[in-house]
Amino acid sequence: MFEKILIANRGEIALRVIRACREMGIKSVAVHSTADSDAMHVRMADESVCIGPPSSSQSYLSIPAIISACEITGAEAIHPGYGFLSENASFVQALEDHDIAFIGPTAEHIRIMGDKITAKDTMKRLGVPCVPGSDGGVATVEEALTVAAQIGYPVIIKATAGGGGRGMKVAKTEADLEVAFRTARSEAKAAFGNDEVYMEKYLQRPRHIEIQVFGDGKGSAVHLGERDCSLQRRHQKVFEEAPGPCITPELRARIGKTCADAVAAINYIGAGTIEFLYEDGEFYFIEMNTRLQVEHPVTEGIFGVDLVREQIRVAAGLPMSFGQDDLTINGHAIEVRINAERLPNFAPCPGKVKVFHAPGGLGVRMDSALYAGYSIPPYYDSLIGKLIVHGRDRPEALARLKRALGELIVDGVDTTVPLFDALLEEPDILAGDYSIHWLEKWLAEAFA
Ligand code: MV4
Repeated sequence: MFEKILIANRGEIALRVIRACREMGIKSVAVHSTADSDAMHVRMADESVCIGPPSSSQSYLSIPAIISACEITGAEAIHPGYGFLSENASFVQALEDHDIAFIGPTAEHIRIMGDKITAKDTMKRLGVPCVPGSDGGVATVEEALTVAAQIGYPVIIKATAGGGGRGMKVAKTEADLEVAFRTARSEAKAAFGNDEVYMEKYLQRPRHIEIQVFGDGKGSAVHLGERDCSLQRRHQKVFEEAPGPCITPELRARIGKTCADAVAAINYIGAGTIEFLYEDGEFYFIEMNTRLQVEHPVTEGIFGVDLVREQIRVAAGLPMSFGQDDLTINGHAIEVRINAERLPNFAPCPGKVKVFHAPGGLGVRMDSALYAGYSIPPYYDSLIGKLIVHGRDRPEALARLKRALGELIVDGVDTTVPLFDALLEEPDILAGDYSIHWLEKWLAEAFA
């Protein structure tokens, strides 16, 4: 096992990894920018290294600075958290050259899944159901028209270098296609330096269902069910739950096995998420994320496992501590993302936190790096905490969420808490009846 791990991240996810390290008897090294000298992850780690100025590109994204911090402190492995360098294949390659272990998948798997056409080709070959669409890239308007005629309108054009909602254009009819195609290509070129695009049938009212997978890198893998992350605003998730309100045990077992078999077949190592659109009882693969996700605690809640511990184990060459038959679902979990943002426009609201009180009690987990007196810097994303509740069933989890939100105090900055207070009064939310468009529609009508 590693003796010392460096965490190439900040905020609540850095604390999450430090906590796993401490329970495993592993020393932790925090890295931080000059803006984060007073941050909680620096205080909680065993050691810390300042790696650069506030700008992420010169600190949390600086590969040389992070490798130097590793060499100075003698850390043998790096956990990337999410965001920043977590899905950067060149970073993983550089670590290999320096004999530093990466707690995550191989550079090759990151590269395959980072290119959305290659990812879809790979998943299709592995027997994962995909959205009907072009076979690979679409290079000309004529080709786009031919594909669209085959799959039928509406269609969506996506950038192969995109993902997470960046670089997409919908064409409702043949009349829209040429403009949509040319716009998608030029936007892809400008945003990613790669104008390759592909096409899919546009699904009109799906849910976002993602399957958590975990591989040992040696041909074995398990699934840990699904999360329903349909409630999003501008492609940012705000509310996630597991199990999915519309997923039956039979559906879960079938799509879960398909996903576990697929990642086992490629010797995938560590945590991964296979994202689907789900509509009318069918799953359609869209993307795979090769990292630990923000919303992983809802899965941990219902399965009673520590995913970060497992990531560290397999990265050190140890077997996973559970097999598929050990994994059974217990109850229901919901996460809400607390952002320092001012409603109704979700404008970032950095500043000094005067009072902070985290909720507690049975079935309540608050992952946050806040403390009273802390100044939230303006340089990074606005997530200041995740409130995760667990109950014996969905109604109990919802009641517990409402109760816990009532206990939370964050004084000094605006937060997204009022959004969740309002959502918990909505019949559709209480019934679990929502699609990927529900939140934006509701915000436009009811909340603004
Ligand atoms: C789609 C789609 C409808 N049909 N693909 C957006 C993020 C990226 N991961 C994929 N996205 C979508 N792909 C087809 N064929 C609708 C979306 C989409 C979406 C997906 C998940 C969660 C929220 C969303 C909001 C708008 C659009």
